[in-house]
Amino acid sequence: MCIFNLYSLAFLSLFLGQYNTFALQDVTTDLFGAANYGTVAAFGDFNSDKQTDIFVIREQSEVVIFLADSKPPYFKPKLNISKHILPSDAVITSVVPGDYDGDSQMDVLLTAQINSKKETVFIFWGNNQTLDMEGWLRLNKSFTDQPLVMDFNGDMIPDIFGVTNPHSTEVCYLTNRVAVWKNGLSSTVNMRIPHSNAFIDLNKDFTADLFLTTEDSKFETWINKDGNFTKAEVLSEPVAKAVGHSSFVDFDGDGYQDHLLPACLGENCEQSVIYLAKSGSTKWVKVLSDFQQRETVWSFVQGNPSQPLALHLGDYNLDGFPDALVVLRNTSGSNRQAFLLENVPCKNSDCHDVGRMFHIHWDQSDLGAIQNATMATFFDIYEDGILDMLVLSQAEGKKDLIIHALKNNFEADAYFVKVM
Ligand SMILES: *[C@@H]1O[C@H](CO)[C@@H](O)[C@H](O)[C@H]1NC(C)=O
Ligand SMILES: *[C@@H]1O[C@H](CO)[C@@H](O)[C@H](O)[C@H]1NC(C)=O
Ligand SMILES: *[C@@H]1O[C@H](CO)[C@@H](O)[C@H](O)[C@H]1NC(C)=O
Ligand SMILES: *[C@@H]1O[C@H](CO)[C@@H](O)[C@H](O)[C@H]1NC(C)=O
Ligand SMILES: *[C@@H]1O[C@H](CO)[C@@H](O)[C@H](O)[C@H]1NC(C)=O
Ligand SMILES: *[C@@H]1O[C@H](CO)[C@@H](O)[C@H](O)[C@H]1NC(C)=O
Ligand SMILES: [Ca+2]
Ligand SMILES: [Ca+2]
Ligand SMILES: [Ca+2]
Repeated sequence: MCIFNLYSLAFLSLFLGQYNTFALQDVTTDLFGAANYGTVAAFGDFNSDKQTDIFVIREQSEVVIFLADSKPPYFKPKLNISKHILPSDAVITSVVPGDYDGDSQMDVLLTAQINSKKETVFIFWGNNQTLDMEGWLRLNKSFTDQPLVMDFNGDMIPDIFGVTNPHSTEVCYLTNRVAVWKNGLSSTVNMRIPHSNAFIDLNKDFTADLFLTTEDSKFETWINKDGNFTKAEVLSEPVAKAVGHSSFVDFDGDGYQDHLLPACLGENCEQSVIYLAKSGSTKWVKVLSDFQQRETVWSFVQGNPSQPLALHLGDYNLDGFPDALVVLRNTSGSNRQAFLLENVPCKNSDCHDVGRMFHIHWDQSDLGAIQNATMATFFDIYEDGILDMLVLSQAEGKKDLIIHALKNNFEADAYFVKVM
């Protein structure tokens, strides 16, 4: 079987030229039935059955939790935080599931804007596989931007970190369901809005550190020593008109996290690029700059608050190198489409220092069939270790986005070619 698979993969490569294309299968109805609308906001095992559940925002004002089930539709809308619970003018901007009080039951944190750009935080407590709709908490300080959920003090319980007023970062602990605020960092950091802050291990000591994006186009690394954060490296942004959301991933397989940054070079993002800075390096390397498909130039979608300029990473073909999903727009038309970027060996002088680059799968017809895409992300639908995709798209006259689920038939394809 193994040998057959190897053969057929080699055959498939021969057959289709330099890059494999893999057929996707639309499994939206199997997954969601007719309930496939809303914004997919988060994933997490809400009811502790070891299966990942999906958190969806509807009409910007309520959250529906789709619990995984063994019968189709495999995700059923079972729990609601309905719009009658929150203040009537609340616009929900994010959902972050996590156990915030440390009682081993997953809780749901929401951020919302209430007649202002400030983010107000609400927490609903998990209780016996459901949510307690009575005893929820609203934090009495709001944040200037989305807070970062992270374990600040290292007790394995997530805390809430962010900028509460222009010159102070604070962290809020919720152990025992009582909000306790503490100063976050020893000196002032003027964060960029929207920020791209992250909590990841940057120096390989198995403790997560802080990565911060600042107003003056810099990236700061704050190293964590027992919950005490000290500013270390500062990296400048590459030359660009606008930069997107930073991601950290081991792009070239050397065991260190690389910094990936999508960016726009032209005023209206006519020219897009994905930069990479290796761990500890201040040099930006282009791992993708050719966005031309025959006569069409595609580009990142810029300046749309509901559609952040971000890469969604995952190893789609199980070769050990992370691939990406992005949404691009046709610069001479109006369509936006999701594209798969495969991580392949470097073939030009730009990426020489990294040894790898992204190759865009232009002719992925199943992704091409979804018009006006706004977001695409990897998700292991059947929990079989092979990453599938969820794509969101906008339809004329609809309040909510449409959710599309695409199964990655990576293994089945190899088998099919063998049989042929
Ligand atoms: C959740 O809300 C939807 C409508 O938005 C409704 O159809 C469904 O019955 C509600 N489910 C629960 C568990 O309240
Ligand atoms: C939890 O919920 C189940 C059914 O939903 C019920 O049978 C059980 O008694 C509840 N347990 C507690 C501790 O409330
Ligand atoms: C928030 O609540 C805490 C405790 O209840 C209180 O000490 C603090 O003064 C409040 N802060 C604001 C800004 O209202
Ligand atoms: C954090 O580090 C600073 C500067 O090194 C030191 O003064 C302070 O005592 C440390 N705090 C803790 C809680 O370790
Ligand atoms: C991009 O849009 C232009 C104008 O609508 C259209 O002619 C062209 O075919 C589009 N390109 C692709 C690849 O769809
Ligand atoms: C995509 O968006 C355009 C412009 O907003 C609209 O005319 C078109 O109907 C949309 N396509 C689909 C499939 O909804
Ligand atoms: Ca909890
Ligand atoms: Ca903690
Ligand atoms: Ca890969």
